[in-house]
Amino acid sequence: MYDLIGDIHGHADELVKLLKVLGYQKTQSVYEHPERKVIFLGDFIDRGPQIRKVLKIVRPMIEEGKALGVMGNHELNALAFHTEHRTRADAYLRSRSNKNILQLTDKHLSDAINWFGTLPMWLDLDGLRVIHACWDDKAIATIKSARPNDEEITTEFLHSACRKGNTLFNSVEIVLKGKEAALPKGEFFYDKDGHTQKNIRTRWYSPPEGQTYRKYALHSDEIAIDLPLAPSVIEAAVPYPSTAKPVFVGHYWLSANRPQVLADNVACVDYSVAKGGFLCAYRWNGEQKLSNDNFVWAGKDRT
Ligand SMILES: [Mn+2]
Repeated sequence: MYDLIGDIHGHADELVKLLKVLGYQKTQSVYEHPERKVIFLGDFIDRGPQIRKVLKIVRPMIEEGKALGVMGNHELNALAFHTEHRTRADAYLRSRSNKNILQLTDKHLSDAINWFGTLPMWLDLDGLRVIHACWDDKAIATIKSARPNDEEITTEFLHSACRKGNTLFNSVEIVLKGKEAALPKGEFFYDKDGHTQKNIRTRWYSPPEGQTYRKYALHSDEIAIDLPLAPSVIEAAVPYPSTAKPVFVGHYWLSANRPQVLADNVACVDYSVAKGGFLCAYRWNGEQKLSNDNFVWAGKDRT
């Protein structure tokens, strides 16, 4: 059975603490459990102070079969950051702006880049699914045809996935960053960082009929817009079926005193360890209906 661990973002101390709480012990060079495996949700890097240390724990666990893991949007960004642009001289697929460079200062990080390219973007296992932000069959099919058998990500793939507007770009955006819907003209809200936003991140697992923007937004607490969803938003939605396998995601920077499932078959294990929250796990024992009682966390209130 599996322990799903959310976005670590360079917080190795919390990771070690959480692994210990979950009963993993360091034998030889890796953390392991006699009966269980970890599944990491991606976003190992950026933001936190111990990126190298995190990779030193996570990578051997995956390479030695003590854990599985999927890619987060930050790992894909790192790949793009290290891939030269074809047509623009001295440019890279992800711009080397100060903002991006600050997130990638670790000088040893480039060693890990090739490894990032080997991570799958999702796992479809017996009884559960794992993906960084959103399970969408169509997006997954598109990525699968561009990257058969989870082969190592190619330069070709990266160029196509970084070209705004094309199908592969849109599909990768969905699985690694979730789905968005535009607010009606003139409406906006301020996100947690104080930025103006004209799109909401949607509850992609929830049927949209009869919902307002506030209710359909994944971060409902930020959005005080009680207008009904536009018909175009309802038509575009393909909600994750409530009867499908449970799916685990990270990515959403949730904040709460106690973690809660998003739906009976959807749970997010990202509780913002890099923003004053805690590193969170879900201890899965084969259940189809997920339970709030199975969250485990380290850090805040549990040190
Ligand atoms: Mn993410």
